[in-house]
Amino acid sequence: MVALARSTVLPSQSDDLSDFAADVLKGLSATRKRVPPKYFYDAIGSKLFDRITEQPEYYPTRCEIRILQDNAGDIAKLIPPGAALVEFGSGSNKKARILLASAPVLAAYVPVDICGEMVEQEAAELRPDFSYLNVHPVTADFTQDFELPEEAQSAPLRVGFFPGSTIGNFEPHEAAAFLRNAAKILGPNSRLIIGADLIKDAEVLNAAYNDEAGVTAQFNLNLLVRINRELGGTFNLDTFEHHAFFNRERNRVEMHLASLKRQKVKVAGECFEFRAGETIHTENSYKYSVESLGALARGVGWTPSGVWKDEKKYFSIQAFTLAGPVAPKA
Ligand code: AVJ
Repeated sequence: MVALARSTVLPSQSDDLSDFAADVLKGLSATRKRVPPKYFYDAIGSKLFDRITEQPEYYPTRCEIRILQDNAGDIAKLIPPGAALVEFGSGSNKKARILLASAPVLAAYVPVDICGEMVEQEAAELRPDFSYLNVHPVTADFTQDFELPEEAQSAPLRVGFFPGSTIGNFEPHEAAAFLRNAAKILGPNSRLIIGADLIKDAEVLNAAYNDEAGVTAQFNLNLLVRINRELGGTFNLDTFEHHAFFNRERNRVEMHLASLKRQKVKVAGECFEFRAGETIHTENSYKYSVESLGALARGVGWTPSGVWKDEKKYFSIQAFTLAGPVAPKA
């Protein structure tokens, strides 16, 4: 519980703030300006993301929930009785609920998230509905090494759950690193269930990130609102525009904030110049095929062991098994 120990010494907010400041100043100083997408999710950004998931054009959340609902029994067969279920980056408990309702008796359910407040609250909301379940939230950055609670470590095996297409925010080499780290944390014979958005027609992808109501644009621009508020930024929101498009060569949707004119902006006392049309690259959302995610996973020791898709084949839930003493069935 490194995060807890540290917060008794330093208020965690000032910690977060200096990370935010350092990442923004570094990103705006680069030749191609960028800010990491994790900074979208302040209180306002998290609410805007929830609203994105309700937009008619934004299919991923609806598709994934539908796949889980339609196949919960099948997917839950990957979870043997007595296993521990470890959820990576559990923002909301909505998807875990569907899986847990079909799962056998578990040693523990361990939601892992960098936001301690969030993960504790989601756990508290889950407990009354799964009274037999040992819910053991962990506050950690799951892209780094972290300790699983004893109940999960002593279980005969561990099943990882990584829904939400969050894997799409990683560069492919980072996704491979995550898969390697998950194998290390979960250990021999473990399984991994991943929600991944699929490569599809550009029109569908472009619409999903350019919703008619403009919620995704607001979500993107809120990053500048946050920089203005928390880092003393001077961004004029009327002079930046939301750009999102599918980059077919790289199989990713890119989001940018484009400066509509040549201008100077100050952040934390530093001055940054923008050319007319110059952008801040704010997000990559990588899209996979069953083959491309399978290849990435195989490369670090996981064997593909199941795929479920929605009717339109927009989204996938893909399962993997880690080799152990007994060879798993294909
Ligand atoms: C939360 C990363 C899955 O990439 O679709 C939604 C974030 N960005 N609209 C995605 C997002 C713009 C979302 N993920």
